Amino acid sequence: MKKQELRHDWTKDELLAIYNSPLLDLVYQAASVHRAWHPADEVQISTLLSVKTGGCPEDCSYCGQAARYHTDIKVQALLPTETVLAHAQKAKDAGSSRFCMAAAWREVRDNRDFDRIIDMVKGVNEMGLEVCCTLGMLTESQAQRLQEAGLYAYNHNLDTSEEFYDEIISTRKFDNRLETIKHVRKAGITVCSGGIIGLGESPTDRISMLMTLANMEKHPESVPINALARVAGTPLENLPKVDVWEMVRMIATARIVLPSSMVRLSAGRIEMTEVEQAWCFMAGANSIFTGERQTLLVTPNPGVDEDMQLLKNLGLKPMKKEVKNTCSMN
Ligand code: SAM
Ligand code: DTB
Ligand code: SF4
Repeated sequence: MKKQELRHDWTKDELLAIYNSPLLDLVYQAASVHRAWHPADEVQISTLLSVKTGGCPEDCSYCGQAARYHTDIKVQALLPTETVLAHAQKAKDAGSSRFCMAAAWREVRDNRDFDRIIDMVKGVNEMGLEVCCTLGMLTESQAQRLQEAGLYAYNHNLDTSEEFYDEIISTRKFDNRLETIKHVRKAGITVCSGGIIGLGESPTDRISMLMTLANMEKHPESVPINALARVAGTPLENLPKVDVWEMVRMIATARIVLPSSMVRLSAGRIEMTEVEQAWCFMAGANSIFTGERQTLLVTPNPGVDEDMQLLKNLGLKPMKKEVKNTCSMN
């Protein structure tokens, strides 16, 4: 299969037809696109660290870190810079090419904590790792400051479709998300944006979210696909576990419509077998989150050793650091 031109004019009907196509056809098509655009035996290993945990003022109904829900999560103020840098060094030694720092903030404020984040970004960048942050909403000037400190990517998910958004979050609007993504792009930072399935949304909502991403002027360089991690105490704690075939369909559809992007199999791996994860890789996922703490942010995730064994079993290898994509087609 040859690389097709990137498209930015997908319709809902086209996407739904892809999403609903017979599973083996869908996976075959996605695997073909994956092979045309990416080395199919490489998986990007991103290490995720929660640098500020819990106590968040937002009401995202999936999130264990929202202060208003009574969850078991231990609140942790912003970690000291040295602690974060020590984690980054370990991640590098373990074969990770990207280090992502997450904070349970609604938005970045121009205060001492942000100055400390800037120091962390500089420090991780100097280690030769791709640095990523996810800190909530950003202004244009904050994005600029992060870029100057050496930030490579910013994660800001759409989370769900525009139509379903208000059912899940009331403390901000879908447009606020798009605004921050615009600021990130403008600052010249690469965009990492995806969402969650299993929130009670319909297939049309999933498609609508993918359509927003696929029809952006420039596709996000990374697209995390999360299965809801059900956290006790949150309004969504009793929703059913995401069916693995729905995850495979979502990943495959993302791979087909966002061929140049890294598609990240994010939350949900802890509840998947090796075989199920292999299906996701076959469907075009080429990135995962891992970490020595065996957690994502506050929920369990396989640990680095287990993940290295998984890659070995499947004949996959950790991807080396990406060369910044400056392709004008993208
Ligand atoms: N507070 C910032 C924000 O919301 O943008 C950054 C951190 S936040 C935890 C990053 C992303 O993690 C969210 O946008 C959401 O997509 C994902 N996430 C959070 N809780 C989740 C859960 N329980 N299951 C799956 N994904 C989740
Ligand atoms: C993303 O899309 N997934 C990661 C990361 N971006 C920051 C977070 C997933 C969180 C899963 C639930 C938790 O542990 O809080
Ligand atoms: Fe806060 Fe982010 Fe969790 Fe929403 S997803 S409650 S903004 S930490």
